[in-house]
Amino acid sequence: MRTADSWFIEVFDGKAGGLSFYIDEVLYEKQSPYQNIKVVRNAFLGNIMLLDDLVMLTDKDEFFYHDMLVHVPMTCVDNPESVLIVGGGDGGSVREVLKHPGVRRVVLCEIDGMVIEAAREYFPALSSCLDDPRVEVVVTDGIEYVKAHRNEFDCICIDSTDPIGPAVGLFSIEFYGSIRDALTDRGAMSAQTESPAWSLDQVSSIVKNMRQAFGNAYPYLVPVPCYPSGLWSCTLCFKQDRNPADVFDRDRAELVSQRCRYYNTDIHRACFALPNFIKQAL
Ligand code: AG3
Repeated sequence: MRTADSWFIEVFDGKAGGLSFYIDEVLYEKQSPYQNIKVVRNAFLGNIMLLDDLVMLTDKDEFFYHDMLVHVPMTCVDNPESVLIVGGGDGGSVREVLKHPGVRRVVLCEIDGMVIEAAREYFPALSSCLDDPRVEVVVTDGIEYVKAHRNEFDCICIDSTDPIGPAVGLFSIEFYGSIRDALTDRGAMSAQTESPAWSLDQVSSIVKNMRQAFGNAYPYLVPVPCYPSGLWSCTLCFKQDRNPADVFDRDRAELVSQRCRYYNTDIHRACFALPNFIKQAL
């Protein structure tokens, strides 16, 4: 963490710029076998989780990201009952999945138990859903877990860190291939796929890997104010290719969006519209 006084800066890619905010208090700091975990407090943003000094979530803006990572794929699958979240030990994605009435089972597969521990203490609004009887928390490597499961999940959301350190394998063609096999025939996957504004090459190579494994990939946009550049992307893939607009369950989306602060049916339709510089790169 670079601090000048008590400022945190998420330095962008070694370049001379980044995203900064004042740290009012460091609440938690531990080194896990996988990464450095910090929870800091900022009076305006609330509690903030940093993994290896990258912003994972803030109380103030986590809903932009979790709404879009989860509700877009969940409303593009017919009656999703069984759902897997890879990563996302904070519980934010699980909380959103549970808003869908037909869900019977959610598996959270997080490699780092200490992320869950930190979230249980400092992000109760996200992590308390992990006690829901429909939720199964598995602390293990997502790559191994997914390989061992076939035709089992109607929806899989990859709520990972950036493609560095422990998460590199979560962006590979092989991993996307196992995700595809772990999905039921009507199933879909979503993944966080980095910033098209600052890291367009990265976005395009991730999407390319997905297309290789799935034969389809539909990137969509979500603003996340506390991630570098503020403009972020997720990507949707189907086990059997479908047009996202045709399979969209508008009624369920309407119902769920009554409990969302970002997601609604207008946003759902609009998020697949990409600006030219992204279209050209993809
Ligand atoms: N997942 C992390 C998204 C990537 C953020 N990257 C960054 N700040 N450089 C967030 C986990 C929330 N459930």
